Amino acid sequence: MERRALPFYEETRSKTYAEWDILPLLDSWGENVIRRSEKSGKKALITGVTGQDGSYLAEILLAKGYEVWGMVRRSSSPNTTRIDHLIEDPRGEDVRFRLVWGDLNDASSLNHILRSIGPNEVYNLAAQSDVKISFDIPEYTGDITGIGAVRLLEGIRENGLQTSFYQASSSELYGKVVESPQSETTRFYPRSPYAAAKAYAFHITRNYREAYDMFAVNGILFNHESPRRGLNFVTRKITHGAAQILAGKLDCLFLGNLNARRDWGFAGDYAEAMWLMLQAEQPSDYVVASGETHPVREFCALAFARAGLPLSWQGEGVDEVGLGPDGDVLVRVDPRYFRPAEVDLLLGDPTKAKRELGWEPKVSFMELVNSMVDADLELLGVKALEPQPSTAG
Ligand code: NAP
Ligand code: G4F
Repeated sequence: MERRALPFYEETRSKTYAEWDILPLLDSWGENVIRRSEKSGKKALITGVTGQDGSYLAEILLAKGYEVWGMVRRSSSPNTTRIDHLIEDPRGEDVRFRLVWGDLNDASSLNHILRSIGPNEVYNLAAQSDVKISFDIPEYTGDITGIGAVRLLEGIRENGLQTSFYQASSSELYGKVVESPQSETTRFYPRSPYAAAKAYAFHITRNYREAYDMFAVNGILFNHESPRRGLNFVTRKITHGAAQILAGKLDCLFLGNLNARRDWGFAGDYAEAMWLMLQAEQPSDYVVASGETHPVREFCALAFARAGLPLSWQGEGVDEVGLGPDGDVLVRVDPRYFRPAEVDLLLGDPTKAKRELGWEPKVSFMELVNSMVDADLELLGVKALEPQPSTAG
């Protein structure tokens, strides 16, 4: 059968962010490691390769000798800043990292990509991943974040591929938590269109495993962050906001619910867990978490202290403010960032992943906060005033 050529991504390199090179955390993920590695003979397809997790996973798989295919959706300007350092000339020999056009809402593109590449492993990381925005675009979120998973699973099944499948499931599934900590056996209680869509994707992945004997697994990942995190998520909004204040580009950072608690880890550690899940003897679903929970207020206090702007908190509720060292209001609450239904507390129990996969996170909460702040200071070309101990609340 003659195969149609794949819709190759035309190389339109945008300027590489200096940001990606500066983190000591990332030393072991760098390009040198990738180029030295022996070929493993394995092919992986990553949807969502331009996102935070996709970029770390691509680095990990390249370092392990994989041929990595990343699916990219069309946008009006290049959105490859997180993977620019990996992009190779597609005309070269022995190209190990290739991009291809596709979209999770377009089954024909997915089928074509799957059939043409025949990947050993598929990592479905693509999603409309913003919980707050999912309340504004619920139907779209259901289509991409939910139905997108079954489009891929059907593509694998219909093409008769022997492909292991990873679904990026989320701790948002636990929502209004019924117990703490949350483990693989905790009942789901979704609190947003995003979480409801992820619940569909979770169950359809498990269903294809049971119905068709596919190696299809869910990683139930708790919040994971990095200097590559999107600017809309609270951690990066805070670290970038602190740097903007120091750079004189922002007077005051407006946040939503300071009391929400999250179990935050480093995205690179969590991408390693994704790979481990597909190497297991048997397919199963795993919680990946740090096992610690911290309020948004604490993250904010630690980050601002790292930037040399220790905060003292005054007031309550929507009137709460964070005062900087000079008494200026540097942080305020804006109810516009509240959600119609909130997830108040997340705390994961990663025991199963540690026991069965040998997974261990390498980056602590404090190292994560510090590295994100340092990266944003570097990005904006400013220095911390004078690192101070935090007055975290
Ligand atoms: P992210 O930075 O928002 O990346 C999402 C990726 O999905 C981007 O590459 C995006 O492409 C792509 N995408 C969006 N809509 C698409 C579509 N219609 N077709 C194809 N690609 C599309 O998310 P992340 O933090 O890396 O998270 C990766 C996955 O893990 C997501 O599924 C997320 O829901 C899930 N998850 C994340 C966390 C976390 O804490 N980070 C925790 C649990 C689960 P563009 O670059 O073009 O926008
Ligand atoms: O950083 P967030 O927007 O992340 P959220 O909603 O927990 O979702 C992230 O983690 C999930 C895993 O549990 C992923 F599945 C999902 O794709 C995404 O990556 O918000 C964290 C908390 C929330 O409780 C929010 O209400 O921070 C609170 N928050 C307070 N002020 C804020 C803000 N969140 C944002 N985005 N912006 C604020 O100003």
